[in-house]
Amino acid sequence: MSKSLTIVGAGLAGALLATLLARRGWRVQVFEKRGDPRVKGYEGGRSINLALAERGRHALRQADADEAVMRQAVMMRGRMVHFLDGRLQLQRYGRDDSEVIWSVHRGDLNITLLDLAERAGAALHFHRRLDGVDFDAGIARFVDDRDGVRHEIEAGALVGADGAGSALRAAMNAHAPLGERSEFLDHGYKELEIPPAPDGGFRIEPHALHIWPRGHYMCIALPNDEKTFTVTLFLPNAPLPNAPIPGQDGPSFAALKTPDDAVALFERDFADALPLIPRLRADWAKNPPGQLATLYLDRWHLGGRAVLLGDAAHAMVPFHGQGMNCAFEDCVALARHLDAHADAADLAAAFAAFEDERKPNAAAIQQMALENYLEMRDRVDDPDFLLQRELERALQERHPGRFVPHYTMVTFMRIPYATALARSDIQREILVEATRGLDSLDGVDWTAVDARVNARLAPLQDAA
Ligand code: FAD
Ligand code: E0Q
Repeated sequence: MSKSLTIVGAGLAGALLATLLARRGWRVQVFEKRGDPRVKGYEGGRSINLALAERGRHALRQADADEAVMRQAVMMRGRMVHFLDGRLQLQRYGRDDSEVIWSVHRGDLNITLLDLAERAGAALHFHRRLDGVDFDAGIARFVDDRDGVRHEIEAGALVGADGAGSALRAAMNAHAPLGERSEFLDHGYKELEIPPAPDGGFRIEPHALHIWPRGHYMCIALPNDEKTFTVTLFLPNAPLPNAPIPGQDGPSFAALKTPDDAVALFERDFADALPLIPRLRADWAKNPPGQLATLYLDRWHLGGRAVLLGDAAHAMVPFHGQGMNCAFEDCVALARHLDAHADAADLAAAFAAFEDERKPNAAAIQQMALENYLEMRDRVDDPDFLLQRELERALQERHPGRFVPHYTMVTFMRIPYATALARSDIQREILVEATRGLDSLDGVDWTAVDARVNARLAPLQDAA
């Protein structure tokens, strides 16, 4: 097997995968529809910062990228919950500052990874949008969107790292159906900005993920190292059916027709945030709401000719902050399987082994991400929820390595997502049952709870 691959998309996964493979002696070429962000300034849309957690950091370490990325990262210790009455509460993510997540700038991260890929020997080609593939002839067709000029290349095997709207996926699906299904969330999102304070510092606590939970909708804000915050409002696209009071069906993007309507919503529901967002009207008018969906496929690869990873294979809703982390984990897994099958010259076997390993785990984090939306917008200010979290912490102390909180398994460990999901389901049952009817941990039947934990949860081993 000539160790050679063509990657479509030089976003987060494409750039990391190119680095990992080039360093292992693969000949890698990468084609990206946009211009080089290092030349013109970053033009990529979508959320401009992201939460980076242990899975993503581990993958970055495999490419020696962690240090450069961490130089620009802002630590987030927990959720800072903003209640409707203006009260604030920091809900720590972990036990101490060794269990935190990091806010990173999407554009800066992409640039860091592109530099590394190029230095490792990958050939990067910008302004090349994949427009079609002849899999039998091994030809990929690209278009330069600046002048419409078409380019055909001999692609060999293709890797689709071209995101949720993947063109490679469409080409594969046209050749042999992948069993594709998208489930759109009936909520969208809009991004707004909190600029620095007049003295040049952060306007609110920098070391937290701020969240304004409001039942059917919510705002969040993540810090940027240039002392700004990116605010994201998540809101139903259209008025909710079955409104509790007819005519009072709550806010929605469709119902907020003008920037003034948006300001009125913030005055009522996000009053402490409003004065922090001076350009709310302009930002509102400028950015259309983004859509959110979960993408399911039955197959991720076409023999040894093409394979998908990251959002192209399994786009998910963003509410666990794991899409990029999972995409980075995919890159490490694919590189490992390619290495393992290199001697047998068998790309099809490598792609199949990759899919077997990652598909159940992608499905698990997709499900947990959907579940986390309800939790974020509706539960983080609920007394039952807070009591369950308190018990979760107590059981973590009583059963170290056995009862590990859900958030910890997903965010601070690298056990398979499917394992985290299965254990979380058991743990939730234990938490709900043990706190039923209680308003403090005083009434907990510890003997019974400890027995259930020991009976239902085996000790947990994390990857080295
Ligand atoms: P992308 O980053 O989308 O990269 C795809 C690349 O392919 C792009 O550069 C694109 O220009 C290029 N491309 C597209 N089509 C073509 C084509 N036809 N030809 C050539 N190139 C093409 N994840 C987290 O881990 N933490 C978070 O906090 C987080 N927050 C999020 C918040 C929001 C609002 C959203 C929407 C997502 C969030 N995510 C988060 C998810 C994360 O953004 C994605 O999972 C991640 O970007 C996936 O990486 P990727 O490389 O697969 O795709
Ligand atoms: C994280 C970090 C977009 C987004 C990103 C995130 C998180 C959330 C809510 C959202 C989940 C959490 N979370 O706080 O439980 O941990 O990345 Cl909305």
